Amino acid sequence: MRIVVLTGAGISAESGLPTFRDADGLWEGHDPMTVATPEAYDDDPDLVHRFYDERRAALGRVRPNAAHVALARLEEALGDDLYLVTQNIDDLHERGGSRRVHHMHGRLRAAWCTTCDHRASWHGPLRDRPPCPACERPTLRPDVVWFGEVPHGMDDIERELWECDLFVSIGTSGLVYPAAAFVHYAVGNGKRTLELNLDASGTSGDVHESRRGPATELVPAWVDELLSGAGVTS
Ligand code: BV8
Repeated sequence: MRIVVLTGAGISAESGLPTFRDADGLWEGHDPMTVATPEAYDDDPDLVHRFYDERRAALGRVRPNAAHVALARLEEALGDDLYLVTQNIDDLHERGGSRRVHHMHGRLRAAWCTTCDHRASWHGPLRDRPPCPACERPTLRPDVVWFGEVPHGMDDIERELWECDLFVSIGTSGLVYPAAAFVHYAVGNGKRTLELNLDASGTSGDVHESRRGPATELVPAWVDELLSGAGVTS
């Protein structure tokens, strides 16, 4: 069985990373259009760097949770039959043991040089404009996909959605496109769809089955069910 799993901020919530739309969500502190667009970066690069430097620093204070670990267990069992795509820019899937993680919105612990296009792993701040490791110009930006920018790997994602048997969305509000359209693509092509989420989402009405609860409970239980052969194949 080929499975595509899409995760959002909700899978990292119980690790202590704030989601975007909950009461203490990050967007609460900032209007996305002032910190997560190329225009915002042009207007106030220091504000944007501070926003991402703080989030990058927070990664050092959190750990993956049982949901991340369960998906790594699923990858162990399914190998290439699992395609994990995340909207998250944290590295908790990797630290939870997943080896093939497709970050469609980029990665917080990575920097991208706007002069020479070099991409580098990056754990420290960028607001002091460190030199690019390749061209030494002080032109490194967060290697994340902002609103108005093109997500990574869309052709691969569409191919995987076309070839999968089951599409599962975990911890996402289904409000940001094109990720929010993946379930419509899956349903439109006759795929089985499942949502594991704390609350109803923008796509709850589109899936075959929607389970409510925290990811640290729902995801391990679903992986156990799937690996015991009683998975969502009804
Ligand atoms: C693009 C990286 C063209 C940076 C992010 C008008 C209508 C429709 C679309 C648009 C429009 N105007 C503009 C657009 C397009 C726009 C868009 O969708 N805007 C929205 C606001 C309407 N999209 C874009 O610009 C994208 N690019 O469209 O390019 C294109 C398209 C296709 C092909 C070629 C070209 C780029 C969007 C990427 C933006 N970057 N992140 C950063 O992180 O700082 S988006 C960012 O916000 C996240 O990555 C994520 O995608 C999104 C947040 O969503 P969620 O992850 O779902 O988090 P949220 O807080 O919303 O929800 C959490 C959920 O978890 C909740 O449901 C909650 O109940 C649940 N939960 C909470 N706790 C738990 C839990 N579940 C389980 N357990 C728990 N414990």
